[in-house]
Amino acid sequence: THVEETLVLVKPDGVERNLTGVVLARIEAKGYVIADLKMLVPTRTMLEKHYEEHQGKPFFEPLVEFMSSGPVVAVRLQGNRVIEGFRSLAGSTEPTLAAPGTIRGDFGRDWGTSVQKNLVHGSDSTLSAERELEIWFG
Ligand code: YYY
Ligand code: MG
Repeated sequence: THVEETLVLVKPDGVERNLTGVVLARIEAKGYVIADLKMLVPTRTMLEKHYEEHQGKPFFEPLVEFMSSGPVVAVRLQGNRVIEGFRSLAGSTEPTLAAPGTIRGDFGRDWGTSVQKNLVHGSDSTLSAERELEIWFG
């Protein structure tokens, strides 16, 4: 086995739509361990760091704006190959294209103009997981 940690966020759209429980239930059903959890409204500074790989892209500003628009739930998640495993639970970035059975596929809405409201975030590599967990949990 290869136990890892990853950062999961229930984004403002997920919290607002009362989907926090659904997301946590799927995480727990998979056998992952919630090692830490908190709700907060992220600051702009945190989000600029969190999404630093996307700085300069056209969706960056609207993304930071949206992510700071309300509370998010941040989770420190542990499990065997959980980084890739949670990305698989979450589904493709665009809810329209995300497979049924995934969080984004089952609960994402086709908002037409943007993919920013895709309910959840999951770190995409060991390096990002370490970096992001530091930002959100210190
Ligand atoms: O890792 P993941 O969240 O699946 O996608 P990223 O390509 O890292 O993009 C981060 C975040 O940015 C995505 O969840 C929605 C938003 N976004 C966007 O608003 N418009 C795009 N064209 C691409 C991504
Ligand atoms: Mg990403």
